Amino acid sequence: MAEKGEESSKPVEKYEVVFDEATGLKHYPFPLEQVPRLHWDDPTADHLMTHEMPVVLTGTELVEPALRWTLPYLEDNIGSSKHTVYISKTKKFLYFDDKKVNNVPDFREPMKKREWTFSKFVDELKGHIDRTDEYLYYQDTLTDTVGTSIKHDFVHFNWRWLNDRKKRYNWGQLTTNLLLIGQPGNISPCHYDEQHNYFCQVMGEKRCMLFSPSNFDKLYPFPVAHPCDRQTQVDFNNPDFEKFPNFRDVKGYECMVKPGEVLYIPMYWWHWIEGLPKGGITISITFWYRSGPVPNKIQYPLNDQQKTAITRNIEKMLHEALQDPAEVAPLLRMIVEGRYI
Ligand SMILES: O=C(O)CCC(=O)C(=O)O
Repeated sequence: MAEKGEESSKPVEKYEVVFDEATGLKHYPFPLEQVPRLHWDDPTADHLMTHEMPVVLTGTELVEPALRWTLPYLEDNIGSSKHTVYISKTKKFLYFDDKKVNNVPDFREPMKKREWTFSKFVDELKGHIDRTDEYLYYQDTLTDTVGTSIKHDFVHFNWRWLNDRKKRYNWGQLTTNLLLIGQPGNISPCHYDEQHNYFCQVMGEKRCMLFSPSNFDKLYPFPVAHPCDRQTQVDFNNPDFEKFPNFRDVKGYECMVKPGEVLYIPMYWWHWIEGLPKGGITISITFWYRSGPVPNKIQYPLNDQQKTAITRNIEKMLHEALQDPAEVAPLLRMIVEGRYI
């Protein structure tokens, strides 16, 4: 595996997406190296995590008790509270932040959000199996509203291993565990998160494509104040190279994640995650960790993660100071154009 930001291979010349009939997956023409799949105590896995590079970990037993979860078991034991379910007209579930919707006049929500009991979700799922005009994706945090059996499972996750990892990599606090239950072929399009993630596959398989933070200028995220902040604007199936010319140079990594495996997604790494279109229902659980405390002595030159963080802060500051998202680009242009050449 090449070191961070040094992925090999040539940029894309002719952009052709190939549909694989057997799997139902699309293959994209940009170069993708395999993410290594290693036992968690393999020294190479440790080296990769120390250097904030993705790796598929085997043998962690992190969510072992959840490997027995089925929809009927969850229905019987998850409790009667309401859960977030997204509804999309396509298989793509483009995340947006409710709190930023008013920053963009005429913003059209790319998916609908519903709060349903688990039984209602299971009922709706049955009715959606053969539909091609609407898809469902359950995405809710695991909270203490769950019943005793699921609490018991949760307590028996491999917390000792997790806490050891947190200490070893000097991560901050664990913030959330998200439970994701998706229809076959559901896609979370390419985006980055501001936390480290141990992404655990529980049921079904997922195809994941990852891009290092050095791809920021190739993936053209929406502005920070936009509801789709942190998501790429590029449509991988039909990229607009006039608007997004650097996308030709995008290079990444790819892996399949199977039940019992854990994908480490480092903070600020872009990722596209997709349930196998010809597989069954998928279940995944995420463990998101904040980064550790900033070191007293900053090392220069700054790395690509730090540059992403700075870019976000500058954008946020300008947005707050100017109070109008439409003024941000002209001001940034005024600073740069004809001057920093
Ligand atoms: O599994 C998915 O569909 C998306 C998960 C994801 O984006 C994440 O864990 O950061």
